[in-house]
Amino acid sequence: MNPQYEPNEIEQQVQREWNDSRAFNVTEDRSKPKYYCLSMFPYPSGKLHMGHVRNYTIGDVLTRFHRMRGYNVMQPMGWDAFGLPAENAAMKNNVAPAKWTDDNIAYMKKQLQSLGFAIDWKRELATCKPDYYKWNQWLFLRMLEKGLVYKKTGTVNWDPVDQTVLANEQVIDGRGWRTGALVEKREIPMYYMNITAYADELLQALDTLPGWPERVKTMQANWIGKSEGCEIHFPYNVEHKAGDPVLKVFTTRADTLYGATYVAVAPEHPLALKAAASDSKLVAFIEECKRGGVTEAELATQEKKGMDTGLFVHHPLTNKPLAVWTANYVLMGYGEGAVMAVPAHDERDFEFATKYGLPIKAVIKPKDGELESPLKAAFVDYGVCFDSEDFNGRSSEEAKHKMGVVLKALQLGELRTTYRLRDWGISRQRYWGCPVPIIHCESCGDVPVPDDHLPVKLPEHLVPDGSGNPLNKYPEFFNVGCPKCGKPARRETDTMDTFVDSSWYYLRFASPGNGEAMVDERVNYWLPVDQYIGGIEHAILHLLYSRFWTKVMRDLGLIKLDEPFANLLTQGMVLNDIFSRKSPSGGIDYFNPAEVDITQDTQGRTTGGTLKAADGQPVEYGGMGTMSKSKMNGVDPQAIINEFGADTARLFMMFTSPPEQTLEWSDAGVEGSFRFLKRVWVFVADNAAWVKAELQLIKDGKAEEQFPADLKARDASVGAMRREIHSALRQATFDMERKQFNTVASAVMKMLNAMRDVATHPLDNEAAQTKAAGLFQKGLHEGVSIMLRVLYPIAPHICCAIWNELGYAGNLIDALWPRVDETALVQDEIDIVVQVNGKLRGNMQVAKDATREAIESMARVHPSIEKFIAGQAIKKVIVVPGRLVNVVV
Ligand code: ANZ
Ligand code: ZN
Repeated sequence: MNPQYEPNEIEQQVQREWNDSRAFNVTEDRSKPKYYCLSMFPYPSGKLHMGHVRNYTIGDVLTRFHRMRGYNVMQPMGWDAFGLPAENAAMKNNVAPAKWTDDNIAYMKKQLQSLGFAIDWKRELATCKPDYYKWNQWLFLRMLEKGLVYKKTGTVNWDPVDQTVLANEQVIDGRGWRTGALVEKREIPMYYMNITAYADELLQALDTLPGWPERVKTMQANWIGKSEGCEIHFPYNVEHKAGDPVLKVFTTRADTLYGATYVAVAPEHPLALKAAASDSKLVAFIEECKRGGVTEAELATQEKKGMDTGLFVHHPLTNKPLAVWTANYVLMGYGEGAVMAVPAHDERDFEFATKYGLPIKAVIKPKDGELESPLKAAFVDYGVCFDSEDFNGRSSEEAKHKMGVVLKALQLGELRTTYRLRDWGISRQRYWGCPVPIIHCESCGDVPVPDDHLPVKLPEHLVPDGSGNPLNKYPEFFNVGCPKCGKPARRETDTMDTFVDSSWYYLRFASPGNGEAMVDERVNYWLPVDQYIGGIEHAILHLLYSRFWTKVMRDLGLIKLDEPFANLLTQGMVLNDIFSRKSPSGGIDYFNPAEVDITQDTQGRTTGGTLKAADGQPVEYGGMGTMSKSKMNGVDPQAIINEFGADTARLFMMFTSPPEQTLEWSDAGVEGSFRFLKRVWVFVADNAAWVKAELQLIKDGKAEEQFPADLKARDASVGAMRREIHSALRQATFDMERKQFNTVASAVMKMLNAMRDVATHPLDNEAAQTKAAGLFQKGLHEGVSIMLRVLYPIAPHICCAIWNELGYAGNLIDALWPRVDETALVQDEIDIVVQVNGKLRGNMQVAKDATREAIESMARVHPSIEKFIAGQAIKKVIVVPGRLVNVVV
């Protein structure tokens, strides 16, 4: 065995063996339980970053561990390959997005392979390939048939100079990223998926996911935002008859109806538009609102502005006229796009009414007190109704319900549940995505592309120039005959949101190579994913869309599955030091920690530093933060792999923090991991002869099967070593099951130390040496094999190399997880507590199986007791076997 640890050499060799034997390819083996381990697939941005390495190492450790536990394990990998960065890179470098993407995939695949992940590569997929996205289109058409996809106008960011739609991230401070022009909101036709039809199931089914972090479930529940309230109709006419026009609002506080002093509609609401027809100021106001933000966060924080429309509606119970205002804080997309405003009990309405001098009427007071008068702020709590006719004296809860009943009888409203969740707009006016399979014909309307014309292939050679979707300038793509009437028609040039691609890739992994169907029976074997691992940034959208997509496919009869991911692990971020300095221009320049000579205080805390090269001047320390390009504090995993090998990178990642917590980068930590692996290697190299000798005995059928029952009597040091190893194993097994990989790594360190202790103790005399040597050899043979198997999921290359080198039976990747030998754990002596009159006075070592009598007689003469009874007569001795002895005087 090479006395030197040379990771690059052994890693390449081991990986070659895995590749040649297709070691991680799997099929549906029904004789074993299955385990589907999935890490969120990467966007092929160019090269792996530390976040990827951490994510995929966690997945790989679980994959290998479960295989050792007898599972049929699948770990696939693919590429989330459509999206905007490819278009931006294309513009910058003048290469087609397809080429850029393919090159990146090739490079990153090599990187993944160099990290030694146990991936079944024959399942690899890239979402930008027609054999994958064909099925996006196919399912889109099935959903269209079911009414789960529909067309409606939606609001987009419009760059008036480039004449193009911008993605949200291309709008910077309200201006187009390329042109700097003020961005407008525009209404254009788009396709939507009816996720709201599943809102209730998506919410309820969160309770069926005990393997998900509570935090993620709460985020999803909030996003779905179920809200139980009441729809209330405000008639236009004083003399209202059933069927006459009404303004509908949605409220969660029907108990405050008597406090409504005006109503407010969204600027896009038909009533506002109607009033604007004869009011140019209103037109201007509506235009101004259009220029504001489109995200909900922006709407919530912007200054509240509004305008009187001059119209009136009538209070449904008192019949009093209420002015109709239009206001920028009312969202068109929520509830009815209109609110009844109750300034006394709603903060936004209070702010608005105060600003515009609108009446404020209180109708709810605290259950046990009075309201301040005048109100200085809205009283938003539940309470008791007053000034509310028949409802006076009722609690808010009661009144809310009764209001629904009363209004329903009058046909002026009813109790209703709404959701914050919106339908999913999937149209993107972008090139690098999956084409929407629709053809627009002047005579036939929107015609679905027939199934046998799928996939609608995206031309791959176009290079966007920043002025919008190049498909719009490419007649070869959009000029087509109408599938129905044959006349010239225009193909839809919008592509699908890339979240569509990632909504079902985990299903396709279970049906690789099927050209005839989206998925097949194999899905029912592999799904659900037993362990899904990824970043918390996907807690809402990706996971919600995937759950929705699964339910749609279930309802279309394509799969038998309610939820795609049984267990979810969200790994923590990788952090590194941040160093910066104010730049002469007033901005901030960041510096990579590798360029900084770091200064520390006496406690070893980083305080600052100076630039190594360049100007040698000081830089400021900004604490630790997520590795990112913008802070210049990333570390390239490739550099670590090149210098120390993949096993070191993997061990460092697993050893430094539990997977869900943040991980603080440290060069010293990386070096420490490398040194540990080197110690393992060198120790085994030094002691290889012992292990080989024992393996030879086994081969010759001359080895004892078991350790002798009196091992400890015959060789106490080997007995102690076995106890250390097996108790570390027990710990490691427990921690592996609960995914605390950091302590698994510590357990391996304990094992190595236990073996080193014994190996370096000289055996005293020759006779003992021969006798004990056999036991030592046997102990080492066992200990090394346990250590290698426990370390293997984390650092597989070094373990496989040593395993083969020593000649252990079989292939380590197929070995079983070691079992704890309970007899090795048995302790001969145990500590029990010694008390005098119930007070703790010391400890005493007794034989593990000592009788009550033996313990009592030992206690009577124990030095720590003698001192405390000071000659007094002992009245009684109480023994609790295995725990304590209490001497009463
Ligand atoms: C009257 C009222 C009185 C309200 C009161 C609150 C307090 P959640 O809980 O999020 O569902 N609302 C309804 N539609 C809206 C829209 N399109 N844009 C902005 N706000 C809207 O919120 C429901 C409440 O949000 C509703 O209850 C309504 O204001 C407002 F003392 O109605 B409330
Ligand atoms: Zn037609």
